[in-house]
Amino acid sequence: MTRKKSRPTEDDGDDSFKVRTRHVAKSQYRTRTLIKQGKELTQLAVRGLVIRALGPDWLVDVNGVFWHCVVSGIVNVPHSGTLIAVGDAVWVVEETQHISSNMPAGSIVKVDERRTLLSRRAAGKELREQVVVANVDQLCIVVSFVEPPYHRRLIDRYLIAADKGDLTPIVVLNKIDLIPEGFFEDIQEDFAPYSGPLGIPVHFISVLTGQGLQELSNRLSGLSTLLSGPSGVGKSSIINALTHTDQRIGDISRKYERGKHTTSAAQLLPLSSGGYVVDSPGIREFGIWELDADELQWYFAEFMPYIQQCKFTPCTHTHEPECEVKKAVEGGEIDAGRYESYCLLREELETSER
Ligand SMILES: Nc1nc2c(ncn2[C@@H]2O[C@H](COP(=O)(O)OP(=O)(O)OP(=O)(O)O)[C@@H](O)[C@H]2O)c(=O)[nH]1
Ligand SMILES: [Mg+2]
Ligand SMILES: [Zn+2]
Repeated sequence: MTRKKSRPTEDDGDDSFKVRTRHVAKSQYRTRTLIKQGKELTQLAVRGLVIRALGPDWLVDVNGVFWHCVVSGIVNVPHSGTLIAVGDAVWVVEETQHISSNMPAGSIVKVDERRTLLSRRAAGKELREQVVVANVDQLCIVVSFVEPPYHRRLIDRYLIAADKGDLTPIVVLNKIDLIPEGFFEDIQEDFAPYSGPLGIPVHFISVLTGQGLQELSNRLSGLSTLLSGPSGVGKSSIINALTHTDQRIGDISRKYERGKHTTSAAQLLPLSSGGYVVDSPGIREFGIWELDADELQWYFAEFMPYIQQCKFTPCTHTHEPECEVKKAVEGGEIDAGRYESYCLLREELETSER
């Protein structure tokens, strides 16, 4: 999928450009997908919720019953990695031939328009999109203090993807039981740029001691939330604690030796307090899907008051003299770590556009 869209011009109003480009970017992948044509088919179809992948097929919850569903007769599909995702609302037609002996079988004939979605660049050399999850309200970005240590650069990437896909972000630092005595305040300070200027909830938790779990549980209650982050940070451990289920949990030492991911596919699980959570496999890196270097600045909300004051338009806020964004970084009004993320990402996006 390629996207053509206008670039900023000097007479663009401040927010009008931002709203317009984001709108164009978003409307691209919000459209409804009709997989199989035919009026009779859609009349026969019942609505369901995609719970997880079953190899190339899908487990779909149809009014509380799990169906094993296939996608057949595909037309007009940009890529199978974007066609159906966990969280999608789909329409299925019952099939007489069973695939699994213990479940009704169906074929998916239609995918409803997505209310929200989290997309990333699929792992591997090929340039293609992967829809991680559809229609969830929140993105819980899970990192841990150590084993593995957190990197704020990754959090900043997730925040952009959440903003693009209309998910409300939450930051979770797990394994705070491993923070040496006297260091907790320093760590809190490192996360202050999120809770402060950006107003993003930050939860400091430990599944081991139970610290902070109740507050996190309250935050997720009644809503749908994807938990995403590197392998080994404790996503499945958190989900087990909150859903009282038994997701597989990895042995951290073994994981480091072999780079093994314990959770292998995204899966939707109901919360006892209402709503649901989606457990997902650990990610090694998070490539943002479809973002222009010039568009990047709009995803750094704390830059907004300064962007229009820069001497040069357009200003990349990297090498130009009399750049108000840079001045704000030097003056401490913009967090230096966030600015560093901006510069690194900008460089990466420019390289890929060349
Ligand atoms: N010390 C400590 N260890 C924890 C905590 N939470 C989880 N762990 C351990 O961290 C390891 C990894 O936990 P998982 O829940 O499997 O991590 P994950 O994020 O689901 O990993 P993937 O499925 O591979 O993405 C396990 O050995 C857990 O016991 C915590 O709060 N403190
Ligand atoms: Mg897991
Ligand atoms: Zn500038």
